[in-house]
Amino acid sequence: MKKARPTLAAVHDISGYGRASLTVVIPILSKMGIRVCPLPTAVLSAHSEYSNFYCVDLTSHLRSIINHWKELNLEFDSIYSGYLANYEQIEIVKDFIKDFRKKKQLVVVDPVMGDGGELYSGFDEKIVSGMQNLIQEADIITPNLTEASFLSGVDIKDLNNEDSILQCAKKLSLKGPEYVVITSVLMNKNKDSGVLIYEKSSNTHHIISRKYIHASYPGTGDAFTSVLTGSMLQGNSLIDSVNTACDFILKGIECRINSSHNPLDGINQEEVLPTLKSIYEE
Ligand code: PXL
Repeated sequence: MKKARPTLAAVHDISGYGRASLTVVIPILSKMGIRVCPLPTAVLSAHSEYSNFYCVDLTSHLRSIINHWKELNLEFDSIYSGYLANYEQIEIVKDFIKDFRKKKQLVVVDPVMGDGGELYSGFDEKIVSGMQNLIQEADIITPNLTEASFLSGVDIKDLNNEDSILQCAKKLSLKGPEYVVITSVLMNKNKDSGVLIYEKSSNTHHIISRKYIHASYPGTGDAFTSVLTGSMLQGNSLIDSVNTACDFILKGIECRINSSHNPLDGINQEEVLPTLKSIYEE
């Protein structure tokens, strides 16, 4: 029997250059057979790690777009939010999730705020407190270690072993999400890069790791969470989905590592997209 194709609302910016946000989210989820409905939060000339990026902030339009979606009686099997340009947008997205809540829905919040121990350009404590509110609405959150530190208030220097990161995940789960997936966890004397998965209802955790490649590519988190979300919507377990997402990222980095391109351009997703499969037919 054919499975119904899931529909997902993707709440992210669109960065014209640099492979981040919607230019990553849409191709990945689309290849996995998910119908993506973008709710763009901002249009950027290039993602915010390029200096002097130009940003058209769409905050004042978001509620009108959402109101039209209400008139159309749209329903989403999943809502997935990522980069939000300011505090007000976070409030709007929180209302959006509440208004469009339905049974059997997967709400994924990637609390995009920073990396390498620092917040992204233009972000401050207000964004952090907004994200702390927003994650209350999520079923799954996928912070990297930096974001987990800001969300939990635990100094990143203290998130230096499995137990401290697990305690941090537990603390974040108490705010709402059933699953906390913390990425960019360096392990085994920095030989491996790991992902810690915590499931609140069973109080269990797992670590999934791959060899660490010493390189940093913006947009990797967007690719990771997109693959994870697509795989979950296809009915796979969280652990299988994290494994698929880790494989995708590792291949994307491996295709890129020896190239002369600027690392800010992101991973080579075009090479790796064919490895993703859809299970839907129409
Ligand atoms: O990959 C996350 C992301 C999304 N959108 C914008 C960004 C970043 C990370 O730098 O700058 C605009």
